[in-house]
Amino acid sequence: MIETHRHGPVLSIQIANPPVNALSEAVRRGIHQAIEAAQKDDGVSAILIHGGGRMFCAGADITEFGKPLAEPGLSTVIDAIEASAKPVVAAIHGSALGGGLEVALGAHYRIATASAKLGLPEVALGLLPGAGGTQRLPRLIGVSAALDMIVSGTPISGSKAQELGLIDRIVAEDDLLEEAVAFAATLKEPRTTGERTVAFEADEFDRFVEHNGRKINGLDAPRACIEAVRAATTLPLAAGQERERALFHELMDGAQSRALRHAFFAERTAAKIDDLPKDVALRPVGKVGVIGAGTMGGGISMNFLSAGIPVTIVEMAQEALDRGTGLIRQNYEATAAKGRMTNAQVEAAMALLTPTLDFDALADCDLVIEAVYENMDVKKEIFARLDGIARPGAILASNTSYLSIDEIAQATTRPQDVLGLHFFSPANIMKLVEVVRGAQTAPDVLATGMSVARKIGKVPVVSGVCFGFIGNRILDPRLEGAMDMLLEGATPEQIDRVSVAFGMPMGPLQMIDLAGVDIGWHRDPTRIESLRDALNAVGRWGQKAGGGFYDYDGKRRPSPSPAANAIIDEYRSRAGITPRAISDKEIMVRTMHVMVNEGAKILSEGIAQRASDIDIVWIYGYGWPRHTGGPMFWAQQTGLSHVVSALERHADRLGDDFSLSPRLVEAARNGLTLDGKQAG
Ligand code: T1G
Repeated sequence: MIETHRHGPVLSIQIANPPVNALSEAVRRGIHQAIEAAQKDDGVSAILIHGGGRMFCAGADITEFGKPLAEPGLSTVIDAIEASAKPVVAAIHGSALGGGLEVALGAHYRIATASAKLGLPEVALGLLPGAGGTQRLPRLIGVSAALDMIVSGTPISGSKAQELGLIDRIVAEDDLLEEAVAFAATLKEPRTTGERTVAFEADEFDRFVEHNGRKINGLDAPRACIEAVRAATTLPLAAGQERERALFHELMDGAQSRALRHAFFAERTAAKIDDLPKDVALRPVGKVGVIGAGTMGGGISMNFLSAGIPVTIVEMAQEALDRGTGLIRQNYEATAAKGRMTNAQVEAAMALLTPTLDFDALADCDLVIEAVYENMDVKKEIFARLDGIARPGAILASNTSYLSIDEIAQATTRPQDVLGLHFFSPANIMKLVEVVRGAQTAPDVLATGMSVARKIGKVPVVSGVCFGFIGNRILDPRLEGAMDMLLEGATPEQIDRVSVAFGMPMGPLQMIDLAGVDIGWHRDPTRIESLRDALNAVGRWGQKAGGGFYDYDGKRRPSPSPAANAIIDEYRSRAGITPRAISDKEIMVRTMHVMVNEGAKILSEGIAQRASDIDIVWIYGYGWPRHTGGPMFWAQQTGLSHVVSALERHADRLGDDFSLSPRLVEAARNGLTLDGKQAG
């Protein structure tokens, strides 16, 4: 787990715990023993700590969390590093994250490569740096820079770290070890960080909280991070570490950290396909074709262009093609205007785009993604045509968000090469891709779909074929419940407020306004058979029309709409419905618990591989608050029997086609998880 070597008077300690050099018990013990031994070895004048493989160290071993701590704890190891009578140098390449960076903070000197990533991402796990990071970092770089790093969890580069005074010297990656040994050999004295005091201005904390309030509101870890850094300004190191440790354990035992750690592993587990060997040979994807240059086709194309993969984008008419490619350029230029891309990168991405009206231009693409509107006949016609043009072995994907991949595949002579790649709008921003596996989708096609999605920076989740796959199928009962309660007497803002208070970015009615009230509308204003028809009939098509369930100002901010509420009232009275008061609790059950029930059905049908995949779909596809772990994890924490009894209590309101998922009922009754395992 660690390897020591002598380079003359310099002892190097290499962390060798692939794949990420996590600070497991064996690694901690190894470092501690090596440091202690070096104190007694007169032949050693200085010590060097570095990482084997692709990084310095990714931090504490998260798989050990929740288990009894095996000594030596990480703080003990780091304190021993700092107390070393012989100077200790940390040589950093790749990532130095969490406890990994804290090890480097315990060292007396730090050198790194320019591209190294130094960060304290514990906040993303609902924790705080628990091994001295909140005490040593502000002593090195000051309060504001330390708060930025610790509360955001965002890593900085080696170069930035040098600017801040965190790194003493930047060296080329190839020379790191040699330079570090040479540097260590020149050192005579240790230089301890813990003895420093923190320079700061009185209002630095208030300014930080004021500037970041919205982002950290309702989250336990950021608040605790700020408290821990504050302790560094008033307490000596040891006392500050005590405060940090107390705050760390509070967080570790809290619901939010449990949920965030669940989400961390769930995202990685989602990449695994249970019935597929890990090493399936992937098909090459060097060139991509996109059919349709609308909002989705353009967004999908950007994902590949930004990853350096050429895209041929096909439209039926020049005007639509020009509009689509113009929107792509516009999006890139907007990103460049915010400083997140250079103009050269914009041009490089655009140079990889080949717009054309010629369908045959798709003949040499390795992957073709159809992104035209949701009509099965149109899609089948396109796939039949594609079947005669695409090269043998090309992967043919549909971006459909509801329709059957099996039916689409049957329009070709190569159903084994067909799958769904369901992107979420805006496709160049949202990270979720549902990789929809048809009955005949070949294993290597599925594995390639997952790999390509990750390559373009997405979070892929495998879904089976059903109406709406995983995400939208669960969304449907949520929207249905919301519409029913509107009819029964609730207002849009009352329904949405329950979701937003829970942590969703928006409520179901705001979501309908965003997507378009007129989606699926028959477009006959005289035919009014639903509330949505009533709104559509007067042009209240949602945000894009300046009003739907809400009114919108120029900045797309929703406000309660007297006009919409009058239409709802009138529709109710015409339908002979007497409005009734509806409690927030009932709104919760009929917009949130119904989602859990649908998720349980999806698991029973094998549409989702595991409950945590459903969590990832909703966290990344719809903004489910990550600090509650996703709908299925949240239900498990809430108590499945509570979910079942709440649904049973409102069964008379859930519509004739509602049924309780047998899997949910059985899991609640027998103390099982929704994956059918014994609940922990
Ligand atoms: N502990 C245990 N396993 C880890 C791990 C960790 N810290 N980080 C990654 N893994 C596993 C991961 O589950 C996957 O396993 C494999 O390694 C490859 O990971 C006291 C308390 C470093 C940027 O939050 O951000 O220190 O699926 O696919 O894409 O203050 O891993 O192969 O079985 O993500 O190249 C703080 C978490 C810990 C960093 C590399 N550290 N890791 O990304 O590989 S808390 C973190 C990452 C802490 C101290 C506190 C990324 C990465 P499997 P991967 P990658």
